[in-house]
Amino acid sequence: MNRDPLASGVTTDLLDVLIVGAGWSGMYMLHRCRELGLRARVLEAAPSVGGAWYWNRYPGLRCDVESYEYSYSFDQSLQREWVWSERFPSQPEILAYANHVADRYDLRRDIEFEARVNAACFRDDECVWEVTASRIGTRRARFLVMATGALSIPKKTDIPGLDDFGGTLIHTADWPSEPVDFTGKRVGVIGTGSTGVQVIPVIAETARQLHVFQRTPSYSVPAHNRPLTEEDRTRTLERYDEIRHIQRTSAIGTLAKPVAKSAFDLDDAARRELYDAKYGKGLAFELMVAFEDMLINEEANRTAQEYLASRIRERVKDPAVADILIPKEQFVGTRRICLDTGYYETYNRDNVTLKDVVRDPIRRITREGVELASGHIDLDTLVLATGFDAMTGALLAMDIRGTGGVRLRERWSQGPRSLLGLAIHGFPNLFTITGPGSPAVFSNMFVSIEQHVEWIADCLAFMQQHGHSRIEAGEAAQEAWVGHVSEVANATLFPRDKHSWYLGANVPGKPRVFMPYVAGVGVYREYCTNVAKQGYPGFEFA
Ligand code: NA7
Repeated sequence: MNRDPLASGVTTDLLDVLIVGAGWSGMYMLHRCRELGLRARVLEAAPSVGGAWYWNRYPGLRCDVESYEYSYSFDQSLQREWVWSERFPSQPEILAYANHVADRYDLRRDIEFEARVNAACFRDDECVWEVTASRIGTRRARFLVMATGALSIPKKTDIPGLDDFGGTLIHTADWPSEPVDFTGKRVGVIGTGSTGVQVIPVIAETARQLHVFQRTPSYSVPAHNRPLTEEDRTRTLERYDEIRHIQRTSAIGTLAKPVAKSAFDLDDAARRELYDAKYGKGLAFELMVAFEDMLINEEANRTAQEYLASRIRERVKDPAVADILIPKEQFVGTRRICLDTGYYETYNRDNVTLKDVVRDPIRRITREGVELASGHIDLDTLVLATGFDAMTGALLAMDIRGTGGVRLRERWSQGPRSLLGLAIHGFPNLFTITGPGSPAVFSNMFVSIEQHVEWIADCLAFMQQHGHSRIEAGEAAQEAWVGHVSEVANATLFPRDKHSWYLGANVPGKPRVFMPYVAGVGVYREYCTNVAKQGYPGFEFA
């Protein structure tokens, strides 16, 4: 055969591994496959690498994990040569890093860009995945790795009249590549999750008038971002191995760890002092897991809620506006705490108004703007920061069919079921990176991604060594894992946040199933490592 698989149209060329997505997961997976001597290729919808960091280009976007922690650790020379300029990296710098990695490991020659995968079908008789993508047609591979990201499909906005809007409509996850000029414009932003919290202060600087439409407020901590000095860099490099070790064995893949078992091990003054220290240094994750019982005990959590509410009151001049911005009956940490730069202070500006759309609902979007129950607001530009169809959205956007033609959409109609968030019964030779049932979104994604890629690569090597050509998650093991994931979650406050996207609650009609594994990335890693060491119990080989 030997047609060039980069040529458009159907090819019968059989790859060893086909990877969907050229974000952090897909790029590293490709690199590991090459090291194993496997013929691998990546299909990517975007014209370049970077995944979420390619599409989300809105002004103000920064990572909430510190730059030296939010990077690959697999290659000492890579992590030593890349110089981060700021404590919390901006989107352009992160994208530059993604491009650097692609060039450094010469990854692009095996990535087909502008190829959005629509369907993937497992051919039982041949034990081959047949994958179709826009522009390029069909590709065939023995293994399929979904490196499609946990937050890559924007949620369909369910507000009537959106198509009627006559001004400029922008979703933050599909931001134009040219800079957007808000000068002199009347702008509306819907959504106050971490994206809204980041983009709102930037738009407010130039817009004539900014109207923020808030349904659910977020907890936010000032980032205290700053340029990194040579001394910072030297200090990090000196202890990089230790930093990486702590990340891998930690709860959420960062250096954050509890200082005490319970919030009540400290008296009120000492607790406040601790919260002040974390808040004053932009250590949102450290605040979130300050005590072992923070995400388990409602009373412990309330101490943080009250603390953060008091900080909002300090930062917002108008007490009525502050009151709208304070989350009600919402736990601290069951959604990622946001990191902001001047978010609350933005509401002290004369050109910014906050609308509580719970009390004053959006009736519809009109040609001219937004119609609230209380009246109409004229807008030139409407920005949607309304979030994602998280964790399952990207997988279910494709028509994936496993053994006997069974559809993943059918299998997951009552919610996702997966073994370790890595493999799905009925879908042999398919792996998911940071899939539902893994810590994924409840962690520093880099730590979780590297662990998954390495686990999959080790599994492929194991199969090579043992002459296996087929692997499938066993049904009983999968069901046991799904049960364990929900048992762990049920022992925490997470599932009690009924509106969270961790539960799928932000997407109308999506089954309410708590998706991430929240026992901690260290615990999870150990579990996965033991499965591999013991010869993959729970998985079936042929
Ligand atoms: P999020 O965290 O899902 O936030 C989306 C926001 O948009 C949230 O405030 C939603 O309120 C709001 N929203 C969604 N739909 C509507 C409608 N129809 N009307 C009013 N408000 C609405 O997404 P982000 O992009 O901010 O952050 C996602 C993750 O990216 C973040 O956790 C980081 O890890 C990176 P709701 O909560 O649904 O009431």
